[in-house]
Amino acid sequence: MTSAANDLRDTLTRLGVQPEWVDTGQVTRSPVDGSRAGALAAATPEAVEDAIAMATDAFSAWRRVPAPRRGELVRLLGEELRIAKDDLARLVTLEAGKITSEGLGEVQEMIDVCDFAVGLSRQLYGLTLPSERPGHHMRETWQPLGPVAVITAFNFPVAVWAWNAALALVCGDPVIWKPSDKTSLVALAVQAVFDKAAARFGEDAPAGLCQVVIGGAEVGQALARDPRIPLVSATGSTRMGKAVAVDVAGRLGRSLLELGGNNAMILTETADLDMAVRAIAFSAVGTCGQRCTSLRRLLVHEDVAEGLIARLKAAYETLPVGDPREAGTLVGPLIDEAAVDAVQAALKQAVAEGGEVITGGQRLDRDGAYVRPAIVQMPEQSAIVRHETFGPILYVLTWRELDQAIAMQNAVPQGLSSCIFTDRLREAEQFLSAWGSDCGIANVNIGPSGAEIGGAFGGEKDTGGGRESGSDAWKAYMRRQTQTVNFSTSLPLAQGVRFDV
Ligand code: UN1
Repeated sequence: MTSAANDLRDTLTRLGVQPEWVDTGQVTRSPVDGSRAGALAAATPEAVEDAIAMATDAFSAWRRVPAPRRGELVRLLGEELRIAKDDLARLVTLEAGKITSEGLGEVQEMIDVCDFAVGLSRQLYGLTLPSERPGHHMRETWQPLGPVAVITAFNFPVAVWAWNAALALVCGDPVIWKPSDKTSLVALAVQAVFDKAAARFGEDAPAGLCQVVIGGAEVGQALARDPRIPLVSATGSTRMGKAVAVDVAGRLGRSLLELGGNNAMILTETADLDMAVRAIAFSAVGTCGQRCTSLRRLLVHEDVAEGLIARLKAAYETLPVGDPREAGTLVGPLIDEAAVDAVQAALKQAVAEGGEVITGGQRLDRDGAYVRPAIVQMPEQSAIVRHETFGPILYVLTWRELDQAIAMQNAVPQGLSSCIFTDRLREAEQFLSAWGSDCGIANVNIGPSGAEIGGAFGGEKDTGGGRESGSDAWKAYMRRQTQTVNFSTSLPLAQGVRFDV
C-alpha cells in the first residue's frame, strides 16, 4: 500500500486543498505508518488577532440574516459534506488512524448534525410570558451571541467541529476553529468544503464566517482570553479544559467543555452475553480506545465474570489490528508514539497496583503506533483505574450487589458515559434513576460509545458539564433576552411599587 503521507497529499489534492507547507513547523506524521506528510506554520499572534477581527465583522452581518436563511447555508454544507464524504473520511483515517468505517461514520455524524441544525433554524423558540401589569407583553427571545471559538481534539477531528459549527451558524455566530495540532490537514479540508457551501450560498455569507487557525496551546489560549469571543467550546483532556475554563472565566466569558471520560459498563447476571461481548469489543477497542466515550471499566457480576472474561480474551486475541485502510481491520493505530508509551506505562502501573493482564498490551513490530488491545483484571478501583488513559485498555472488576456496582461506577472523577447490561427492568430503572448513574449519558443494553446526534452530548464532574449537538444544546450559542413591552397609556410598576413624581 502507498505510504500514508502520499495518500494524504493525494486526497488533499482531490479535495482542492493546497496546504502551505513549510520546512520546519508543525509536522504532520500519519499514525498509520509514521510517514511525514509535511509541516505547517502555526498561526502567529497577529494572524489570530486578524481572525478574531474578521469574525467580529462577520458577526455584525450574519446576525441580521434570518435564522431559517442561515439554516440554508448549513443545508448546503450538509450537501457538500455528502459529496466530499469519502475523501474526508480517508483523511480522518490517514491523520487520526481510524478504520475506514469509523472515518465514514465520523463524516456521517457531521452530516447528521447539519440536518439537525437545519430543522433547528426554524425552531429557535422563545417564550411568551403573562405580565402582572395590564397592557404589557413579556417574552423571552434568543439572540445571536457572537464569535465562537471551537477547540477540538485529534480523536474526532471533524465531527466535533461540525457539532459546534452547525449550531453556531444557525444561531447567528461566526466560528473560529483551532483543531488539534495532530489533525490540522483534515481541518483545512473541511474549511475548503465549507467555503464551497458558502460560495453557493452567495454574498449573504460574510467573509470570515468560518475560519481555521492552526497551532497549539498558545493559539487556544489567545482565543480563550479574548473578550471578543463570548463562547469558547473546548473538547479534549481535563487538563486542557481546566486551563481553558480558568482563562474564559477570568474574563467572565462562557465555556462549553467536553472533556475526559472513564466510562463503565455494569454487567449483571441476566445480561445477554452475546450482545454484551459485541458491545464491549466495539466500545473498548473501537477507535483504538481513543473516544472520550470509550469503555474503560467493565464492572461484572462475580457469578458471570469467569465465563465472560474467557470469551473476551478469545475475542481480543483474534482482533485484526493493522493498517486502518485495509478492509477487515478493526483496530488501527494509536495517534502517536507518546500514546503508545502512555498505554504501556498504564499497564505497568496496573500490574504494580495488583492487576493481572489477561491479554494484550504488546506493541506491534511494524511502522506506526500499534498496540494490541489489553484486558486487565483489577482487585479494586485503584488510582490507574480512576485515571483516563487514552488507549485500548479495559479494566475488569467484579461486584456482588447492584448498589455496590453503581457506587463503583460513580466513584471516578469523570462523568461522561455509562451503561448497564441486564434483562431485569428493576435493575435498568435503578441505574437510570436519581440514585443511579451520575453521568451525562446512561444506556441500557448498549455500550457507552457511539451516541447519535439528537441527544445532548456531554457529562458531569471532570467531563466539564457542557452539552453539545442535540436537544437544546443550541441555547449555549445564543444570548437570552427578556423583553417587556408596555402598550398601555400608563406606567404601572412591578411588585406594586409606587413612585409618583
Ligand atoms: C468524542 O470522543 O470526543 O458517542 C466524541 C460517541 C461519538 C462521539 C465521541 N458519537 O462515541
